[in-house]
Amino acid sequence: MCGIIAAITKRNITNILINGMKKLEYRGYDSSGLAIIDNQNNIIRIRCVGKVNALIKKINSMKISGNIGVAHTRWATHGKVSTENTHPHISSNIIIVHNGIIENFSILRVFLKKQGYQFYSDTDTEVIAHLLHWEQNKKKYCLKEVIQNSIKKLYGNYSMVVMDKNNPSKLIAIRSGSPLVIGLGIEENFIASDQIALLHVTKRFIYLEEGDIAIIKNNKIDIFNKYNIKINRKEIISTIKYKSIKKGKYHYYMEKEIYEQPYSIQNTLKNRLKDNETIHFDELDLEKDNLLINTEHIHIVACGTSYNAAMVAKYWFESLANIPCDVEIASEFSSRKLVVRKNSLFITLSQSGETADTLSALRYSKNLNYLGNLTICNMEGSSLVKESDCYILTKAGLEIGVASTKSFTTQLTVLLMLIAKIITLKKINDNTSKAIIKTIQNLPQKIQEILKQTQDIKNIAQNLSNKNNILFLGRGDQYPIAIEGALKLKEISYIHAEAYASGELKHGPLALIDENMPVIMIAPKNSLLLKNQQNIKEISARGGIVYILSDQKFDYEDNINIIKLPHIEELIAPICYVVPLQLLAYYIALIKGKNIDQPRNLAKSVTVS
Ligand code: HGA
Repeated sequence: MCGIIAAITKRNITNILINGMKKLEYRGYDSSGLAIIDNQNNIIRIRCVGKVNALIKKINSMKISGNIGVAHTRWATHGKVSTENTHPHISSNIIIVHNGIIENFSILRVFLKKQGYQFYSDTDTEVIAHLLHWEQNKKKYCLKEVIQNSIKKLYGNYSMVVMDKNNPSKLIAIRSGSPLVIGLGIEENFIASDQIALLHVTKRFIYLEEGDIAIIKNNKIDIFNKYNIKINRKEIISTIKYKSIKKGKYHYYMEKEIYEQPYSIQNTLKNRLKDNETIHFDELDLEKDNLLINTEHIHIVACGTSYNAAMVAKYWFESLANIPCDVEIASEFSSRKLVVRKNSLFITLSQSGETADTLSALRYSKNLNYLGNLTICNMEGSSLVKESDCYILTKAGLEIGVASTKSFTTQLTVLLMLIAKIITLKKINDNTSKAIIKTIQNLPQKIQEILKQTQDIKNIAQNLSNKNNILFLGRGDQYPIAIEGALKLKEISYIHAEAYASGELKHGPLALIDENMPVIMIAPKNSLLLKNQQNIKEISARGGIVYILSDQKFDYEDNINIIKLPHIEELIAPICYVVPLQLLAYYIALIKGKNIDQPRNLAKSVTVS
């Protein structure tokens, strides 16, 4: 999604902005731009469609220098990808970069046109720029008051940074909808959408809260909350290691993150398995234990890959803990009238903790009759963590690849631990929770074994890379894994992939089977194996080509290929079987020469709904 970076310093800020934009690239974007007020008080704006490198080329040919500026990587929501629509947007002396959506932008646009403003872009953001200018000229307010008055007229999300050519001694930042973090320097200060963009200049940060407005000068920062009360927000020292945002020996972050999974899962488990008997989350106190004891139904809401993890958890909650569980896509949840089950715990799952749809769902759930809410999230300090009754961190480490991998497997690890904890607290079945605790510790080693035998997967990637359509099949708790495998492939290779529950084959998708529609079948040794074998025969009898992921032997047939996996305990099999599918998507995209870490049209944390 859009990335914001801005700075006010005593040195030339061009490189600070450029380096920050490079760090923000991972979020996904389609164009980028910056504006600097130079030492002669001119606004220098440079914008470019495509990668930040193209912008840098333009900048390098110009020699610009200034001490205050704003920059932006844009992921278009309103108006096509074009230079005119790229931020920063300017209205006379007002310069702005914005993350979010202004829902009532067309009414405001008509109004501002009537006031004589000329629009150069189709964006909702330009409306804010003109509105600020109009408000400023109406009465000679200070810029903070101008902004406070203007945002009363805006519906939607508008985290933004504003700069005024007539007063180039300060930046003003407003957080409403998506995160903004202030970076503290010596005689210089910064603001960005996330810490990563600023780690090259500082380790000291202040996170703005929803509704905050901050006035940032090079030697002073004033923050006002949504009630316009001056407030001190806590300074934190970043623990993110610079090394973790480097690719090291890997070609892509996604590759690095796939191979990191044994270590991320180790980290997720660390200090949480007490004496091999119980699960302990530091984040949950006794009061939260009571919440879990009283839970009789689980409602999980999430998007994308997190939704697929939730789907696996549904099978687990019902089969292992005997607790009914429903799973719903966040954007659907918030837009319907629903009936809340008795003593239902509302759970959200999100890597970033900023996913706008999931956040809206949490806020919507608070007006309903849930027992309480819990978020499972990778980012401490994120909005979901702050706004939920309680949270559990996945501790996957920083995930930069847009296609989520280690977040998925650590989410599943946490969910399995949570189930074991609930089973113990509710005294459901001691043996089941002990079995979970024992088996879950094998995860890092099992995944390591899978990661050592990638040759088969590379060969199959070669066979599949020229296909236009691929079908994924799975049964039981492996059905959501088939969905996740198909999603990974779509995201980074742009091959059309669909996933079905294997039992659904005869009810429609069998019609698609021919030599051009390969099928990936997840068929580990479990009670469903015979049914899966039957499906494989049905596909093969119709000339379909099947690639089977399994720890079992299958009868040799021309059009059947096996990706042999080590034996894996059924309980943790979904977490392990997704790994070869991540690798398959990765190698196919690599062969096709795609930009794996920044797939077209996609963004890392989806902060607009
Ligand atoms: N609506 C603005 C900003 C989009 C955004 O925040 N994306 O993440 C635009 O379309 O330029």
